Amino acid sequence: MQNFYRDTWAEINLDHIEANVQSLKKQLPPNTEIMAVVKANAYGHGDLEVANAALKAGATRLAVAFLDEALALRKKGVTVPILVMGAVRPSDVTIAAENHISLTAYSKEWLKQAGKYLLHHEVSLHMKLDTGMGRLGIREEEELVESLSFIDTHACFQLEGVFTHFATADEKDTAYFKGQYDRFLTMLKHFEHKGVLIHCANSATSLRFPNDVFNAVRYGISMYGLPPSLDIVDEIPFKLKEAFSLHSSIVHIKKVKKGEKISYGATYTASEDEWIGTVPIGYADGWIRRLSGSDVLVDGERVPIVGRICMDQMMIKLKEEKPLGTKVTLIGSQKDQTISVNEVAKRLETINYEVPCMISWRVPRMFLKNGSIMEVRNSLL
Ligand code: PMH
Repeated sequence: MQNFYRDTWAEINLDHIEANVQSLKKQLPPNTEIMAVVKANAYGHGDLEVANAALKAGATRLAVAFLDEALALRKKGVTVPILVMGAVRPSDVTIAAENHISLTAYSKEWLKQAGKYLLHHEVSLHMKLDTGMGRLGIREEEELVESLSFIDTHACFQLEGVFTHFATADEKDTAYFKGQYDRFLTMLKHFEHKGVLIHCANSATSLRFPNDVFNAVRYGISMYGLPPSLDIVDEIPFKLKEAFSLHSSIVHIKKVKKGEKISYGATYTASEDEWIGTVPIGYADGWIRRLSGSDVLVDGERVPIVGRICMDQMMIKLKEEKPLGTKVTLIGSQKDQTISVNEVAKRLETINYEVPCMISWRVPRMFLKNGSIMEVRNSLL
């Protein structure tokens, strides 16, 4: 199944995605729907493959950020309900309607504008309430009441759900979270007897407060096996299984003499005679220059990246000569050593969410199922 011709690839363990969905499902009250959040190409993992794994494991719906992402899934044959959580241009609502894609109604003005385009179409909506995230959504009860009555009086709109999003669900201190939750409860009074989907929980909320999630959750980061934050790791009720790993190979090796220099800017100087390997991954793959100096794994040992990371290549300092083709693991495990997504995030002073998202689609994704390669996605060919 070789359909890529470079020695760098990401592995996506679909068994781990399935296990992470199944484990959450066990925590939730029966009949709670799981919406798998597969925006940004499933946080860099691969939208269709992750969606199918999640659906197989018990998710019943998908959520994305943009209409294009939902259309891409439809084009690939996905038929389950998909919610676009971001803003869609009112002039594009007919495209959503034609493709049975549910949209987010986030203001009265949006409803009014969208309604103008829906002459012969019906579109399903989830109303977004802004309870403190300050991003999208209706904040005031007056606008909420007016928006609901606008929906009631316009047959082109079908109310399918109502939701909000928390700003601090992954923090130990739950005061702000509770404030948002209470505001949501108050606003929900206007949805009594409407029989719609009610959802507020991201991964952190689903894992910490599984009995307070109404009838659906939006499961993102932890479906990929990553904790929403390091603060609440102790509150995660099961072992998350990381799905993403990143690998390359040594394509060139040489011995450089003490005092010789490596890469752009000649910033690295060999302190002794050293074995230097060249690895074909660089900042255009998302392995950005700030990772210079960090470790990779070779034959189960940590070795450092030396000199500046180039656009497509980087150099590593080896302890001894290695055969060409030796595997280099940038994220993942070799023998008893592991470089986790969290380790890379820490090094970059960012959150784990950013790490798989930043690995560009020039890096082919290899999907593993039952320990063997199910499929490879090479976006270039
Ligand atoms: N719902 C909404 C509206 C979201 O924006 C996100 C993630 C999720 C659910 C899933 O959250 P989880 O991955 O923590 O489970 N959104 C983002 C974001 O906009 N930036 O980082 C994560």
